[in-house]
Amino acid sequence: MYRLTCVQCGQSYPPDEILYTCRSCGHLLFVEYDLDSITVRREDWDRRPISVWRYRELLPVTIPPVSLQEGGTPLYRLERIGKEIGLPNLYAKHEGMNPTGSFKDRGMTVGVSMALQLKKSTVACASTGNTSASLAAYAAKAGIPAVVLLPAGKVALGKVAQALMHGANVISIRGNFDKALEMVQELCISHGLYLLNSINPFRLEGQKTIGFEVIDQIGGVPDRIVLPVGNAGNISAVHKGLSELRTLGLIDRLPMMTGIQAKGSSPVVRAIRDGLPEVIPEKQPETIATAIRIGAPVNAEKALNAIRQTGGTAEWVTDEEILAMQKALAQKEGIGVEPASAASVAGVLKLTESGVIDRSEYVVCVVTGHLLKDPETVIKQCKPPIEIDADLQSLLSALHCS
Ligand code: AN7
Repeated sequence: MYRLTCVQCGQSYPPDEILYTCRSCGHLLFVEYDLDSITVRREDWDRRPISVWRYRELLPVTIPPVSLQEGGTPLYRLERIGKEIGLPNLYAKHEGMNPTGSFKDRGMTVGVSMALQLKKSTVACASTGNTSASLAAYAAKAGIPAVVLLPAGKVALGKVAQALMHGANVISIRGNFDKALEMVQELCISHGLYLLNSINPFRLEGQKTIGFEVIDQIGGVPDRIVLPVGNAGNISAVHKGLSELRTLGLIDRLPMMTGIQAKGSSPVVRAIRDGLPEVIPEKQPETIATAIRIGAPVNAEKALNAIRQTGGTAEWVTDEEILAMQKALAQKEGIGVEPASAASVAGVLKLTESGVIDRSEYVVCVVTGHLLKDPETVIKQCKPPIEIDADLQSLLSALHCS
């Protein structure tokens, strides 16, 4: 059993109420389980394939889920990059290996299932790209229509292609993501569409399984989990899930939750650094990592708690640092990620150099989206292929062979 509870005033609501924020104080809601009455048996989890639905006792869905087989993503040891940074235990969980190429699929399998469970017939979101791609695919699987609002000209090509091909009603607005989110929230409240941005507490339930999988894959608790931060939903979700595992006695401590933002769009970093009670939104967020080009993170309240309660931190990295790490992951580890995803590992480099991360730490970075999401940024960074006449002599000279 579960209810929706306000993070601020503690007011609770029944699980079938369609509500995105607390009716009495306006703050965020979370899904609160009656953990005393839930039986989670390790043996049951261990017997099921590693995926979001392995952990179904701690998820709110009671109907057969709308699933495209999400989760169960690989956890790689970053051997070369770890050696260069001086972190022998550096790992990356590649969320780009999900069905639509990002971690959003974990949230959408739960979120779209909840839409059906709550008898909602149309779903909607605003998105910097990945959320729209994922929602479009899961709505298609569920057989219901989806409306997605994108900031015009600021969404990577692969993501727009996915949203269109999966049949969503795709609207580009002349404004940034923060404005699009404001608009879609109004639309959903006035016209009864089901909102599936990360302000929807059910979506974060799916995303918390990233943390569960990390625990299962390494057989224990890492010292630190590092995530790129945009709307700050994912870092909040992972923290929430691991807190539940601790309450259930399945783990005995929490990792230091660490959030990385792009320099041009880093309100969470400034709030942590300056000890502010809440974030001050940025009006003109800017970064090449368009996925995290977000100035007013809706889940900031949850994220600041997650970071502070675990002794974690937040740091920014420049676009140059992001692109250099994207290339390093691709060329030294064989791991292809989009720019926002590389921010987590770039942040680890910076925090290790500055002495915040100790070299003995066991660090897991979440790399959130696939390289192919943003081919244009990739092509701009690489030399084009050499084009030659179709004969062996031209090939040999192109390869500088005699
Ligand atoms: C690759 O798709 O906000 O901090 O609308 O696509 O949970 O917001 C994407 C976010 C990190 C940040 N990495 O996660 C959207 C959207 C990638 C992302 C984030 C996003 P949150």
